[in-house]
Amino acid sequence: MHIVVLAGGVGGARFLRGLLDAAPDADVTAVVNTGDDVTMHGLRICPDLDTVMYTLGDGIDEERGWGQRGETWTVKEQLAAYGAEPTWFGLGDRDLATHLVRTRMLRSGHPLSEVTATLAQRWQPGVRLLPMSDQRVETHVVVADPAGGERTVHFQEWWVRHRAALDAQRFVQVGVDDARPGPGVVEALTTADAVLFAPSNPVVSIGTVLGVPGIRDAVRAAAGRVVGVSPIVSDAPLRGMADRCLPVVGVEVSAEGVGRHYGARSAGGVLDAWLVHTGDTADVPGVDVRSVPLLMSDPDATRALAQAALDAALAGSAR
Ligand code: FO1
Repeated sequence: MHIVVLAGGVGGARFLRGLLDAAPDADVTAVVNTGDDVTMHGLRICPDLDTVMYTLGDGIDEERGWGQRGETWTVKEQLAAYGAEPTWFGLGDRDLATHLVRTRMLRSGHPLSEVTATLAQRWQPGVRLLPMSDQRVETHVVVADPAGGERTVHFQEWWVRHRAALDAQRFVQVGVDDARPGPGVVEALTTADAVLFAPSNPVVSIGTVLGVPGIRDAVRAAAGRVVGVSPIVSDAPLRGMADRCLPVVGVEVSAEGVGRHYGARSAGGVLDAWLVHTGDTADVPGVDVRSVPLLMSDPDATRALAQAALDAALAGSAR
């Protein structure tokens, strides 16, 4: 069975781990958001690709959800000693090796998809790791300027330096108009037996992936059912700051709001089924809504959630 998962960072990585537990014999492809990517200290950093790769490769720092376990911060301290900005972004010594290898390969002309495949040879994530695009698409955030007017900051500055506290007026996907789906993405989506949206940020992760010209249409043309997992439980995000992102695009912070935002594939949207947390209700016209436990609190719960998503995908037409 070929399963394709649209994923962002931490939530996406954990969901994928549960999916591999639930369906060890499945052929899984992860189409990963690259809108969070950023260049710092001359190095290209791909947070969501790295979080998925480290998590599935058993190298992740479980507590942080990003970067490697057993990390040290000597280079970060030395950079700060030079006053080399940004000092607010945590670049660990082990993580730096990933960025050095990636940056060198990119500079010698290898596309991001090839770089990712090379890095994955070391980590053996157990899924095909596909960047959503080989072209640069960066999420930037337009925020109100205290002196009046607006200014734009990179998503990572908004997210990490300011903890999303700056009032975001809108998100801009820099480069998206010139971006194409990465190699293998459209083919994987259209032939998939199931397409799953991990419980990642629906605006800056799943939304960014769907915003790459050609990907949304490929999802709508998927052979199998498209099943989304709500990242919002009881009107609040489980992790991350989806509640800071959804209002920016005018979407209610609820499982129902996000489900309607994605919309039913039969009505021009992308969903066939939508998983909401036990106890939550969601009226999403044209979509098979199912209430299941969504908390990925431990491996068993995460596996059960992934299994529920597969059950919804293989349930044929709506209940
Ligand atoms: N997140 C933080 O909250 N603080 C950090 O200092 C930080 C550093 C960092 C370095 C490499 C990397 O791949 C991810 C990093 N993240 C950090 C996580 C990242 O900002 C977000 O998790 C994703 O961009 C959102 O999915």
